[in-house]
Formats: sequence, C-alpha cells, structure tokens
Amino acid sequence: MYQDAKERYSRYNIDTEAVLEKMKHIPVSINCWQGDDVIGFEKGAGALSGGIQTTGNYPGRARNAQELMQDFEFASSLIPGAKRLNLHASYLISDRDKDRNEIEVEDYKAWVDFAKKNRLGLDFNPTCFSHPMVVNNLTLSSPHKNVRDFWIEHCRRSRRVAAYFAKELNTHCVCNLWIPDGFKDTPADRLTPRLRLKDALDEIFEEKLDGVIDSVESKVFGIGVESFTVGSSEFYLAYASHHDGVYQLLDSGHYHPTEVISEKLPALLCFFDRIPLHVTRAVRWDSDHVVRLDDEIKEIAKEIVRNDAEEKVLIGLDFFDASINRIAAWVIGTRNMQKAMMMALLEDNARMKADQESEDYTHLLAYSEEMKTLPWQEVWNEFLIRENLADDFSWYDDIKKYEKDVLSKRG
Ligand code: RNT
Ligand code: ZN
Repeated sequence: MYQDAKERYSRYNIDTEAVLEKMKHIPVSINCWQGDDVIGFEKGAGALSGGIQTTGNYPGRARNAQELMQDFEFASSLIPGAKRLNLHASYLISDRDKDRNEIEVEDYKAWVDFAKKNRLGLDFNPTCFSHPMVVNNLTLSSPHKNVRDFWIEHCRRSRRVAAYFAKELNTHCVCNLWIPDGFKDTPADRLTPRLRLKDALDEIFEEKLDGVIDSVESKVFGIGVESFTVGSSEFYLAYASHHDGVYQLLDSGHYHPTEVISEKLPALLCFFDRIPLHVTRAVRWDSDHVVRLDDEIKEIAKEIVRNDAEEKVLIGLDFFDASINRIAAWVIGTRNMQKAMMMALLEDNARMKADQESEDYTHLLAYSEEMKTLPWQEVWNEFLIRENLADDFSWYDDIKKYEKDVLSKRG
C-alpha cells in the first residue's frame, strides 16, 4: 500500500521518501506535566493554582519521579520520531526540601541521566504558580519587592538549569516563562504592574547563557483572573522584539476564540528566527484538552512546513487531561502533532504558492482540495513501520495492558 501511495504522490511531484526522512528529524517537545496533572515532586506539593486547572480523577497518576519516568518511557515507546521532554522546575529530584528560590542544577541531574539514556533533548520552565509566594495572583509584577525578588531568583536559577541541560545534552534548551499574574476585576492601573514586570524580566535575562532559548508566554485570562493579564500578547511581543535572544512563545489556547496561532506564525517569522510553541486544544476556554487532528493543528503544521520553518518553530505540547488514561493522552496528542506535520509535508506547497503568485486562484482551490484525498495514512503507517512500531491500533492494547499491570496497582 505504501508503494502505491508513493507512486500516487509522485504524480503530484511529492517525494514520500524525502518526507519520511524529514519526519525523523522534527522533534516534538512533550510536556512532562500531562503525566501527573501538573503537580510535580516538591515536598508537600498540593493543588494546582494560578488560573489553570486539571479536571478529572482517572486512576494511575504518576506520584513520584520514578513513576513519571517509567510512564514517559512507556509512552515514548509508542511514539515515532525525535522527542524532547519539557520539564517544569517543580519536577526537581532532591532529598532536600528546597524552595523555588533555592533550586540548583544538581536537583535536575537525574533528568539529564534520563534524557541521555532515552536520547531526548530537554526543555525547561520556571514554575511560578501553585506556591504561597504567588500573593494575590501576582508574582513578578507584585507591588511587594520581596515577592518579586523571590520569583526573579527562581527564574534566574531556572535559566541556569536550562543552560546545564543544553551543555550536557548538546542541544538547545527552551526556557519558557509563564506567570499567572492578573486581576479578577477591572484594575485601576494597567500600566504599573507591567512596568514592574518589564524590570523583573530585565533582571532575569541579564545573564548571558549559552544554549538557552528564552521565551515569554502570553495569555488572555485565567480562572480567577478574568479581567486583566499583566503578561499580555502585545506586552511580551514588544518585550521580545526589544531583547535579543528572548522570544515570544505562542500557546494555541491563549488568544480570543476567533484568533488562531497558525495565522500568527508567518507574521512572527518576518521578524524572529525562533518561535517556540505550546500546542494545545482549547475547548471554549484555555482548557488544555489533548490535541486532536483538527483543522487548526493542520493549519499550524502547514505554516511551519510551507515556510521552511521546521528549525525555527520549536514545537512543544501543553495539554493536561486528568479524565483519561494519561499515557494514552501523551501518545494521541503527540502523534496528532506529528500526523499534522506529515500531512503538511505531503502537499505540493511549491505549486500552490506559484498559483497564488500567478493569481490562478481556481487552480489553487482545485489543487488544495485535491491534496486532501491523497493517501497520507499509508505514508504515516510506513513511518511507524520504519520506527519499529505497529501500523495498527494495537498501541491501544499495549496501553490497556500497562494500565492493568502498572497503573491500576498505584492505589
Ligand atoms: C498556562 C500556560 C503554561 C502552563 C504550563 C504548565 O496557561 O499555558 O504554559 O500550562 O506551564
Ligand atoms: Zn502554555
């Protein structure tokens, strides 16, 4: 069936062998926090707060580092292609009860060993939520200097962890900063908190660190902070354009409902050589549902592929559903991102661009619709086979078996 598909694609000037080769080298950074409902390993780690929420109580959540590593390894074994692991500072592995402003590189050494063993790149995030120093929903923009300083210190140390990852693993490390700062009700002053955030960022990014790709993640609103977000899109976009080496991270759940990040990608590509992403699926709000193979994910992938931006756009995932098997969530969401990339690669993009430039909109419409019925699934199956994975639904049985043998024993 692959041979037939290959021949069929060649009639449209599409080289499936080249696509299969490319697919091996497009890394997806998988968020560790899908595995344990964004709780982490700090002593006394409790409920998630900061305007984000997991819902559901599916049994078998990873309760410690060993379980999360075991689950991630198992999930990875069912995912083709190059993978990275996206960690949060709250996933430190230390015997000591360390606060966020005390973290050090050695607290993440076990993750480096894990990454080396599993041939993963690592990305990192300071954790500026679910903590008593988030005072009145504010961190880096707080009016209290001690609060700001606490989080500045945490972020500075986080960047050093990111540099350590980059050095040890010989690949870049995206160090992404998201803060929950905002107000529940209409503020009297929208400027002052932003000026404080700007100063805090300057302190955080002062130190030049090799291998670190710094990013700032904007948002519209969170639960309990509906009226105002300090780190808005315009704020961070302007910050990033004024600071070399700092980029805006686009989270697909962080915009008004009719805004899509696929449309933002080519705009940013005019100005930035890096665009880190958090691909997620927002259902009516920033709900962080598992990524489906829906229109927007396909559109995001197309914008990456058509613009030769596979190395500029750093694909990361950000979903956390606690109502379904968490390993299935990882596998389904990551494979969907990869499927979207493959579908985009399997289009005659050059011809369609030429149609647009020569203003042949009739051919463009006809041809882009034609692309939709080409047998991409057969190329996907071939990708799985070449990655030593089954080309059928048996991955699901594997997960159910793991659920029975491992997850269900966790109590
Ligand atoms: C929150 C942001 C942020 C978090 C993770 C856990 O709205 O999307 O990226 O989801 O850092
Ligand atoms: Zn995000």
